[in-house]
Amino acid sequence: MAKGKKLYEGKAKVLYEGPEPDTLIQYFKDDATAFNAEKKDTIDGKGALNNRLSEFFMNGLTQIGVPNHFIKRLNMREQLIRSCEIVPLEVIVRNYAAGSMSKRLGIEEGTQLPRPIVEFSYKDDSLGDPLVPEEYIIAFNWASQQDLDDILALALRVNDYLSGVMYGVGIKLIDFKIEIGRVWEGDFMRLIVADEISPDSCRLWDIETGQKLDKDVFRRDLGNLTDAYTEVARRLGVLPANVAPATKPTIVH
Ligand code: AIR
Repeated sequence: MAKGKKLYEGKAKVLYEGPEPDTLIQYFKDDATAFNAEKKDTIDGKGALNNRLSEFFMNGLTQIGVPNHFIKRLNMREQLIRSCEIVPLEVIVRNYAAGSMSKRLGIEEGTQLPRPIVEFSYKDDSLGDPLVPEEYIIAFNWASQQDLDDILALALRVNDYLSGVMYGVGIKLIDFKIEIGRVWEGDFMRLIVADEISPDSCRLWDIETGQKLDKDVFRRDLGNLTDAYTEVARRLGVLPANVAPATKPTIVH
């Protein structure tokens, strides 16, 4: 499919004009960054895995009636998506303490939270995506109170879906981040799940061993990231063909 103009390049993905109005092509790069791009690397196969995994999760959400941007996968690295206006928030849902929550509150990673907790960060790399209270969101008009109520409901549905799918393959969903977009249908504005859902945007721990199967493997130098993502894809039955081998040939003396 013919790609149009490059519209936006982020840390892990590129967006191009799509073939029809209101569509975009989302290209998944092999680049990995962490700590607001202080740490960077290229990881063979990551883009193809995230393309497949995001397709799998978005299709699952469509099946249960959670609106999202996914239209269809085009090839190993590209998918056709609905264009939308991104709400400038990172919507984070946590089931167990980890990462920045553990650091901020001194709660041991892996501690189950009393209930799923939804938090919002303001999406701005130059500020390091700071955590913001709902009051800021409304006062600065990043979203209305009605939008926030709808976003909360969407986020919790995504959480129930993802937690269940993961539990079914022996993986605990610790937390995840989603982004929300606005689409207009006539005068009516609708909020949809956008961006991606992949091990780049979730924390996934093996239920039995606690092994990390997400981007923390890269952030914390815990081993081979492609192996971890391949394991998630394998368990879900969505292993892409032709992913670059995780282990490079080694010279044996
Ligand atoms: N996340 C937040 N910004 C970018 C990403 N990918 C995700 C992390 C983690 C969750 O949001 O991957 O799953 C919470 O991150 P943190 O660092 O706030 O604990």
